Amino acid sequence: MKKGAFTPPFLKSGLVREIRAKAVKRRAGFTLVELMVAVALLVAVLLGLLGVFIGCANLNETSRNLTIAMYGAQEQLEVIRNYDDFDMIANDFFVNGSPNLFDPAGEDDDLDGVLDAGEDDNGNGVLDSPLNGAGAMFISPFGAPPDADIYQVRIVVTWFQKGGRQIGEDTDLDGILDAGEDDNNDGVLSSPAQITTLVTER
Ligand SMILES: [Ca+2]
Ligand SMILES: [Ca+2]
Ligand SMILES: [Ca+2]
Ligand SMILES: [Ca+2]
Repeated sequence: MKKGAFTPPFLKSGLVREIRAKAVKRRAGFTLVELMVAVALLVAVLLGLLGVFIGCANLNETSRNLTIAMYGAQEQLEVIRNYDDFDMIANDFFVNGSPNLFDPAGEDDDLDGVLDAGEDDNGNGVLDSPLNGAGAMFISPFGAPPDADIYQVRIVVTWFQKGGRQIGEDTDLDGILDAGEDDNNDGVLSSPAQITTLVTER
């Protein structure tokens, strides 16, 4: 109200002041509730977005690692495919039994966590293993031994994600199906990254 303006006496009464004070109080109370609701909504939205973000990051990691694992498995398969004389495979690999372990797309060929002679493929002086896991290759003659010219090759890769989540069944990364590892109950080591195929002599 302007200075010097006329104020009707009833506006100065205690009753009016009380009504005004109540109105202000009510308005303030209502605003606080609104603010709390808005903050709660904002928190809910942010939490939702965070969940989506974490989900996307996990999916990204899984698909990147799956690509690495499949690449590593394919590489091992090519090694077998490139044999001119299949009789030599039994000299270089375990056939009909023990798994042939390999570091999927990594340099640690003997899986001992140490950079040994001949392992530093990219020559940077350190052991590069992009996947925290191990691959197992199983080779068995498909034709009648001893002159097998067809081999069945099964390659399974198991690894652990950054958050510790395990992909593939070989929990202890030893290439052997141990008690409690056969999650899908099919009697063999399984993984989303696996190849089973027949290879014939060229
Ligand atoms: Ca090594
Ligand atoms: Ca290296
Ligand atoms: Ca195992
Ligand atoms: Ca299995």
